[in-house]
Amino acid sequence: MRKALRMTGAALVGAAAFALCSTHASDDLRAGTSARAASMSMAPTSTMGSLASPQGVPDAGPLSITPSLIRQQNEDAVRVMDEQGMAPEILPGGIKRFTLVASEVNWYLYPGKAVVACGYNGQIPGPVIRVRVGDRVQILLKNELNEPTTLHIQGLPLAASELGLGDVTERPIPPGGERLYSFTVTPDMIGTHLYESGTEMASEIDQGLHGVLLVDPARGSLYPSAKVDALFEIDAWMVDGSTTENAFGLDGKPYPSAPELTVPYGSRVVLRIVNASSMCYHAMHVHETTFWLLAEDGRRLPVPRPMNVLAIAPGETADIEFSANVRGDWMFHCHILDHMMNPDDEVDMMGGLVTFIHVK
Ligand SMILES: [Cu+2]
Repeated sequence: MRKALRMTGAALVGAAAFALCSTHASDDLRAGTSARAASMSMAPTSTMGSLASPQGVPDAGPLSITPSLIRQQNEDAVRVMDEQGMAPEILPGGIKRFTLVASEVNWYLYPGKAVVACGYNGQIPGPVIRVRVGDRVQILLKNELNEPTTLHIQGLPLAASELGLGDVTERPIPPGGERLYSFTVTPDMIGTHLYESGTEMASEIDQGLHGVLLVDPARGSLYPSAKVDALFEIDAWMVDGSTTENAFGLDGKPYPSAPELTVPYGSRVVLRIVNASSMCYHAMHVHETTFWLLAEDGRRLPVPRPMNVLAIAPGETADIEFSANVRGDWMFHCHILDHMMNPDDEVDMMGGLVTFIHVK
């Protein structure tokens, strides 16, 4: 049974109006935007010009989503929340190779809404890539999309050749092509990072081409005193023809599909929050506690900072910590209220950037 969202009437009217006015951009507007993008492009062939003309995800047919596919997607979301990294292929010399295949996927968002999106290895977010200081890493990106793409990892001090910015640092990988990205993990990479498409970014990121890279110390874990270390990637979608983000999820799934976290009473809990939304800030709030900001963009703060609402920019990551010292079902949600509903929702329904932390 879905829980009703308590909102003020004014907030609800505003949220509904936002959804309506952001749903249909006129052809004239699209044409004007494309013309501006073409004239402003950074290079004659730059796909960065498409930043001004994002494309949303079309609805998938009713037969495209089966119960077993929904179950598999939900299991993938839990694996992401639990920070289970994908298994690499171990090459001679101990090199860890992670293979990402970018392709279209039929993605179940919430009851009544399935879309044709893009994912890495059939999931959104892509699988967690987890490495340690000292690892020699290869990421092989295979492009099974019908458009060019590249792989960009935010916040790592990589060589320009490995930055993956299409038509800026490299020629994009064409459909059917592949490219190998290589780097060695150094201590200044420890922490939580976002990987995403570096080509046609406004469209490809909001179609689902993003995931999280976790870098651990050479030994042990980054947060050894935490009983629970969990990951929530905020993702965004443009559905129903919208050219702005109008649907939001955690680990690929808007509420009520989002994974929920259960933690032992009294335990110290770290949440790693990653904003893969390409356009929107979010204001993440944990009920029942004050939490402490430990790290931003993979960098530890000299002194943790107490807060109740975390403002997180597009592309930003933040690690927070709290003690689970009140039993019950804690809400974890974005405090921007129209991010707490799905586009098709009745006004009293709760959706989007909401999940629960169960303290038992
Ligand atoms: Cu939000």
